[in-house]
Amino acid sequence: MVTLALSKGRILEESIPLLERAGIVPEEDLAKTRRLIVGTSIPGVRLVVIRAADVPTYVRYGAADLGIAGRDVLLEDGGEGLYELADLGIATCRLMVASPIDEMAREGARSWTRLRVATKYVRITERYLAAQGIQADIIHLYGSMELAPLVGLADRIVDLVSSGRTLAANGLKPIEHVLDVSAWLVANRAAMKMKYEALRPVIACLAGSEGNER
Ligand code: PRT
Ligand code: MG
Repeated sequence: MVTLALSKGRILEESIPLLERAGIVPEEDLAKTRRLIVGTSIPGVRLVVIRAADVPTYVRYGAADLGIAGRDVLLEDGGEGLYELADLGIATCRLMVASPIDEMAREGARSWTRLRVATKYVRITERYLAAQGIQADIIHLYGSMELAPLVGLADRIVDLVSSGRTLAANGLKPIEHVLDVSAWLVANRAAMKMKYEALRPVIACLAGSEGNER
């Protein structure tokens, strides 16, 4: 049995056509079903649909042999025990530092001395700021980072941007590019040794010949 872990949400939307092109057709409509384990048209290949941030954990522990996860999630996780097999080129966006468009207007309300950066990506942000020699307090949030500067929680945010509309709608602008993000195919290291014959066709189907195997 080969288990492939998929991220719910936007990666799933873009993974379904990729799977179907690869000839791996889910037995149920993944967008509608409430089942978390779904068989496919390929005997012995099943899908598990989980939260994006949980994909590295399932694959690391071998609960899934393969997974599809954003580069943002993989870097934040650290990727221990995983092979990053191929950039699938889907669910692309950029991780950006953003600040209020009208930063000066807000400056009077600021009572803290160090720069405050709100993000879900604490590890990536720590590394990014350290590389720039910037001292900052990182405030860990689980979502809606765009709100933080508006209510005086932080000076800046580090968040994913695709069209830029969410930033603009909240009076924010992107100021620095941290990382280009897309979804990657990852594998459990032990499974790549023990189950390689079973995994190989699935990997080949998904990554194609143009996949950047590493
Ligand atoms: O729902 P859950 O809390 O489990 O996770 P999640 O909300 O992070 O999942 P989801 O479905 O949003 O998928 C997250 C994954 O999709 C990320 O890890 C990325 O790899 C990928 N991805 C690609 C994105 C975006 N593009 C994206 N634009 N994830 C989130 N966004 C958000 C962004 O955070 C911001 O709120 O979309 C908004 C910006 O979009 P624009 O178009 O207004 O700029
Ligand atoms: Mg979500």
